[in-house]
Amino acid sequence: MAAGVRTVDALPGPFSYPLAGVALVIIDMQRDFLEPGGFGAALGNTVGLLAPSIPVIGRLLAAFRAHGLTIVHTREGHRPDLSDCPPAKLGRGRPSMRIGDHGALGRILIQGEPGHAIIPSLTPLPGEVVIDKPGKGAFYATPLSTELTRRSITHLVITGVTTEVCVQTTMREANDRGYECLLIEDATDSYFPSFKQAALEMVRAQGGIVGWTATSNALLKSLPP
Ligand code: C5J
Repeated sequence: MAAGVRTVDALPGPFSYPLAGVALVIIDMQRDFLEPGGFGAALGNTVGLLAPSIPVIGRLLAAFRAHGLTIVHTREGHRPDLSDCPPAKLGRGRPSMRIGDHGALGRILIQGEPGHAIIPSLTPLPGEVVIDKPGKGAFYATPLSTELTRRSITHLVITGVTTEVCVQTTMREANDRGYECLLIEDATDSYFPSFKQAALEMVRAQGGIVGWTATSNALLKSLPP
């Protein structure tokens, strides 16, 4: 195996990645999804269900920082004038408040508002990539491909919320673009625990049709001491 290649005990089988070509991708760990008064709560969800992944992502973030590896944070949200929010998204569901309405965390899902921010414990550091995305997938209408190519990234370690929406959509987009993707099982959460379980199984079914899954401990064990 080439120097610098690490292997994770994963499903449906071992996941190997080059240290120089791997990025940690943290999807939408924003106050709007994780705290009361934001977008997730407005849609009727119990936001506390997303809490377990927070310290796990914190440990992965610390490890990637310690090794000087590439880190990408994403934020779902829209321009204040909503010009990047399709009417189909604005009207979807029966939220108590809609995107752009004023709530306890400022305007719902709007860039620059308190709710749009990444939660304090996972705040990006200078030099880390932050991608603002109007959709569920992190590649749609964003510079993510360009940023990854510029850094010669070929392998993605994917974390964040929610598993079956923005996480799975991003992983499918990445898979179609040729990235090898590992989803960290305990570093992702859903408002619907059964959807999370189903998404994990979908990813790794059929010989890893979308990619691999592994625990955070398995990933951490694969990093150099
Ligand atoms: C949702 C997301 N669930 N980040 N967004 O609307 O998964």
